[in-house]
Formats: sequence, structure tokens, C-alpha cells
Amino acid sequence: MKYLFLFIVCFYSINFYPQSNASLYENTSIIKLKSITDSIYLGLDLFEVIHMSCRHNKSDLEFIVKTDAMNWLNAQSIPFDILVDDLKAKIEHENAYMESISQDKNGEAWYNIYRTYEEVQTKIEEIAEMSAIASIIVIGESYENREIKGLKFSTGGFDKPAVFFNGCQHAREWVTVMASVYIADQLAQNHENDYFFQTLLNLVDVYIIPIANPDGYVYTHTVDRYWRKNRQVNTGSNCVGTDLNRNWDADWNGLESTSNSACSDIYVGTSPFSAPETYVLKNYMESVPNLLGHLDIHSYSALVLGPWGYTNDQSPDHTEIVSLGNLMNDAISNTNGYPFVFGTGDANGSLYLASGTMPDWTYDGLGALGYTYELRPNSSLGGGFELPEVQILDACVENFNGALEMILWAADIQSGCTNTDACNYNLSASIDDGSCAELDACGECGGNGPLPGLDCAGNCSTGESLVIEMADSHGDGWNGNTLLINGTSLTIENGFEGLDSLCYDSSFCVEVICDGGSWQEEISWSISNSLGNELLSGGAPFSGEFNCYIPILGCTDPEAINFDFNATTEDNTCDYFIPNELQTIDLPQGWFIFSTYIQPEFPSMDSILSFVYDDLIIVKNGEGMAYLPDFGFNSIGDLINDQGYLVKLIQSNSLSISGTKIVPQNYPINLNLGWNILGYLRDNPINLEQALSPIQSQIIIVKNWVGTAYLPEWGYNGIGHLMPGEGYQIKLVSSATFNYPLN
Ligand code: 0X9
Ligand code: ZN
Repeated sequence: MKYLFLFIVCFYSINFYPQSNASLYENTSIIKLKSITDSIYLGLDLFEVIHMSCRHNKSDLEFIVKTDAMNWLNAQSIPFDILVDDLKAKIEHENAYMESISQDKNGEAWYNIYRTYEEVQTKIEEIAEMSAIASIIVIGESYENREIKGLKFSTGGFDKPAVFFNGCQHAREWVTVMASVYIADQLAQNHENDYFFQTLLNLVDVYIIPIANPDGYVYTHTVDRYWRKNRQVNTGSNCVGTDLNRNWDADWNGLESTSNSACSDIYVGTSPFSAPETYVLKNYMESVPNLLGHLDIHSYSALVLGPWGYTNDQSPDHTEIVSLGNLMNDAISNTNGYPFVFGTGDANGSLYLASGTMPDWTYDGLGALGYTYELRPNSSLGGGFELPEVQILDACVENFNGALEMILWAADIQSGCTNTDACNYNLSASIDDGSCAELDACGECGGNGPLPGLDCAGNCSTGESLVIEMADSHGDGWNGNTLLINGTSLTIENGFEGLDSLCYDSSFCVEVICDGGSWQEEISWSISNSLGNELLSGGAPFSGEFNCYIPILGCTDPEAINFDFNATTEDNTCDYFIPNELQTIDLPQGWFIFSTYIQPEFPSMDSILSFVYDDLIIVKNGEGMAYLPDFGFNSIGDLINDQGYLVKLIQSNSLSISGTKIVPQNYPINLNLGWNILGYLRDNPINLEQALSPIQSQIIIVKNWVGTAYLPEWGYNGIGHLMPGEGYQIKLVSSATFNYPLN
């Protein structure tokens, strides 16, 4: 099986030199085969295909293919997924982006895009200038006579423990260059102002070569974005290049993932160290005294691999290799929560074995623990060799934390929190690493408390959660478009799909906008609640909302005594209580003043007026508060018996108020200074002067609904009797309290 795979990569060769590193990839896609057989291998062998990713086995194999290979697969009914439809467009996208912001290089901005060979050389010089302990090392030249340049960090001394880090044996693995430079950048900066690093770098020398394969790296920027090998001419062949990571003298030309064909991407070369690049690296590394550890940084697959790489047999130092490997793997994975996998050999089938690799040689030849890192992403869905630029810095920090573990291990000191008051105080730490922390609001050591909108258990504190599924049919992310959900912005940076969740308060309306970028026809999304019910879906551009009609539950039947004017959805709570007492009040068309001697079972104005609801224009109480049914406005609330109410009807109608009859002599009536509307609490008429005699001296005027007056000062009573069902406007010189006589 291995040999078949090698054949495929063999026949991919460069026959012309186009103007850009994308032109070769016209009509080219990245595809994934779910399963593979010998005959499929043989078939693909007829076409120019490139093998991707190293995290693979017999399933989920990823290839770069042209239309002809896809046509062949289709004709054979061999199923495959298209991961990247237009690879040329993808590379051009990357080029354009790099072009657009390449001038912004200060501080962290240097890590916003991939940098060219020249930019890296300049950066190396800047770091050496800035740091008192960094010096430039030029370890030799590449096949095309480019300098293989790097940095040595040393505070002097003799025979100190040393570690060696390099990136970019494989030309197309661009993020490894960035990550290697970042280690140097961080060591330089931290040594300036951090006691921990000053102590650490007093104990260990660090060597960094960011670009082990400069010719190949330049070639990926100028001609072929997916070039892997060096650019060495092979005698007797038109094909160029040796796979540097097959050219080392550890099981060189062995059986695992190697080829003797100069056209293959895994060509071993003519002998160990036949490539100038491996030769100068080897010589330099041999000259480093006391080299204890080595990282050979590759991409992609999110792996930490320890020796051996060519066999699953355990090495003599297996225990220590696993221990340091796990330390580094945890440091990397815990940096941003992007999980890596550690293993030796084929890492439990996570990838293939490989003969003639660099870390196997540093272990076998120099006795240093040699590891391979395969940085982000873990699959080509995450961008493959084009890790999205926004993730470069994350990948660099992860890689740095892994490398730092190796430096600490080489220094053989325990670092940790040395403050006894901290929640992570480490008794055995002799050097403080600045990690001392306190308990957060959730009781987590060093935590930041609950995330916005979440409680300590990780549940939404405001309400329910929403699940947002996003898709891009082209597989290149959303090209600047965002999905704004009540102001929170979501997108897919790269690949076909994205999944997110948000907390939301289901008592509020949610606004949704999707817009802001290009290629909108490729976009689709859906928003579901935690039960999986879809609430809204769409594409771009989109503007809409959901949860904006919020049902108000209640009794919607005006005949019911608990009729709720605001209710929009019947909740079957309507109550048709049969009263023990009933008062029917005839209301004329136009203005009237009513009151009742019934203590209503349901005193809200909605219930009281439900019988005349359709004819009602306005109700006002003595304080001028109004109930306007047409506007859904009610500042009156409940009916109060000792008050009368001004009411205006479109046409005459009658009210029926049910409840218990008031005992008037037991019901004190409170009246304010000035105007009031007085309710009448007796079930039969009584002479006004008789009823109001207790407060007669305070009364200025009483008027009934037709405007007829009682003026005590004048001894004038145009009203005559107070009538059940009616109310009266009354003006007093001071506040007063009285009771009506018994019925
Ligand atoms: O094939 C390689 O050289 C490495 N993978 S990559 O995709 N970056 O080319 C992996 C070599 C290490 N292999 C093992 N340690 N098994
Ligand atoms: Zn590699």
C-alpha cells in the first residue's frame, strides 16, 4: 500500500514556470476520499495528484487533484467530498491578503500574515540587534546559495544544556517559519524584562533556524504554493528536489514512506545528507555541545511526535520521551484549547511511519530528544497548509509554550507559582513563572469568572441558548460576511462550516442581520433553540428577526368576568363566575358618571366594562386617570367602590356588575379637598341632603352626570335623590370621611 501512495506523488512534476505560485492550480481542487483501495490508488496514479496532511490512514485521505482526476473518480462512481473547490482562487486570496497588509510589521502585526524569506531575514537581524543575548548564526548555504540563517540565545558559559529548534524543512509549511521566529522574538523580549526568562536563559542555550529549506520556501512564494522538497537538481531526471525530512541518516531509505524516484515528494536523495541543507544542519548540530533537545517544526495535523518515527518499537528513553512529550502536548493544547495529540511511531495510527527523518537522527546520532511538531490545523478543513492568517499568532503562541517546556526540561528546574498565598502555589517550584493565581467568582483557580451570559455551571444565565449552524458552499469561509444576532457577530473564517452557540433571553425580540462581505451566494445559516427547533434560517444579505411576537396568555372572552384586554392568546382560564348579587347599570350614549354598590368579584376595569367594551370610548376617574380601550391604555386599574367614574359610550348600553353587595354603613368614604367623583353605595335612592348631611358644611357643590347641581350655601338641591349606579362630582373645602346610611 505504501508503495502505491509513493507512486502517486512521483508523477507530479513541474514542466513550466508560471508567473505566480497559484497558476499551477488552475482547475484544481482539494478532495477527500472516504476510503481507498489499491485500484483507486492505481487509477489516481494516472493523474497529477498531490497527497495532503500527515494525519491519515486508509480512510479520509486528502488529495490535490485536477478536473481529470475528479472526472475519473465520478466515472468510476467512487465517492469523494470536495473540500476546496477552486484552489487557485484560494492561493490568490492568500496572496492578495498578504500584499494588502505586508507593510504593517510592528510588534504582533508581524504575525498577521505569512512573511517572505527576505522579511524573515530582516526580522532575524532585528531580533539580534535588540537582544543582548541573541546572536545571528549563519550555518551554511542552501543548494541555490541562500543563507541558512538563525539565532543563538546564550548568556555565555561553557557546555551548557542546549536545545535546537527549526522550522520549514518542508517548503509549503509556512506557519512553521512564523512559529520559529516567534520563539526567538519572545525569548528576546522576555529576557529584557522578565526575571523568569533571565534565570532560565542563564541555564540553557537556545538555537533557532526558522527556515531550514530557503530555496523551497522562496519557490512556494514565487512558483508553486505546494512545493515540499528542496530545489536540488537531480542528475538524470527532469524532476527537482529531495525531501529533506527523508535525507537524514536514521533508517535512511528505509521502508517507511520513502521513495527512490527523484520525482516523488518523498524522494530520499542519493545518500544520507546528499542535500546541502541537511548536510549543513547536521554539521552545525554536531558542533553544539551538550545538545539535549530538538524540535523539528512541521505542519499540519496538530501532533507532537517523539522518536522513533520510522518504527513503532519503543526507544531506549521511551519513558522520558513520553513524559516530555506529554508535558509539551499539554502546554500546547492548553494554550488556546486547540487539542494536539502526542505519540511515538505512528501515534496509534494517527499518521504514517517515516524513515530518514531529522528528529530520529538527532536522537540516534546526537542523543538529543528529537521531536516533530505538526502545528495547526488538524485537517485541511481548517485550512491545511494555508492556516488562516488570523490563526497564525495563536499557532505561534501554542508552539512557543511547547518549546518553553523543552527549555525548562533542559534547564532541569521546576518552575511554577512560588507565592504561598496563591491557589496554585507549587511547593516544589524553585523559580516563579508568573503563573500565581487567585480563585475566581466560580471558585476556579486563575479563572476569569463565568463567561458573559453564562453562570458558573456554563449554563445560560439569562435564558435559553441558541445553536447557530453556518455553512459556506465554497469552503473558503464567509469572505468578510458576518451573522449579527442581537449585536453578536459570528462568521466562518475558513472552511465549509461553523457552529456556535449564544445565550439569549427568550422574552425579547432577536434581530438578525447577515451581510458585510463578498460571495454571498455561498452563504447559508440556521438558528435553532436548544431543543433543536429551527427559529430562523437564511443566507446573505439578510435582515430579519424572530421571537418578536410574544404571546400574552390570558382570558380573551369579553363575556368572562376575568376578561383580559391585553391577552393575545387564550389560556382557557376564563371564569364565568355566577354572582350572588348583580347590579345592572344603564349607560346612556355620550357622557355618564357611574358607580356600583357591588364589591366586584373581578374588580379590574377590563372585567367590569367587558359588557360594554365594543361601545366604550373612555373611562376617567376623579384623579384624571384614563382607560382607553382603543389604545390598550389603562392607568386606572381596579374599580374602587367609593369612587364614581366618568364614562363615554358610542351608544347606550348596560353594565352588569356581579359580586357581593356592600354594607354602606360599614364602608367609609374618603374624599379629598377639591374635586372628587363620589360613588353611591346604597341599593336604593336616598335624598342627597340626608345622605351627605355629615359633611354638608364642607361641600361647595355636587353635580350629577347631566350637570344639575346641589349648592348647600344657596339651599339649592337640583339633584334631589342619589341614585344607585350613578356617581357624583363633588367639591369640598377640606378632606372628609363619612358613611352612607344603611340600605
Ligand atoms: O512526512 C513527514 O516528513 C512529516 N509530516 S509532514 O506532513 N510535515 O510532511 C512527518 C514525519 C514524522 N513522522 C513520524 N514521526 N511518524
Ligand atoms: Zn513537514
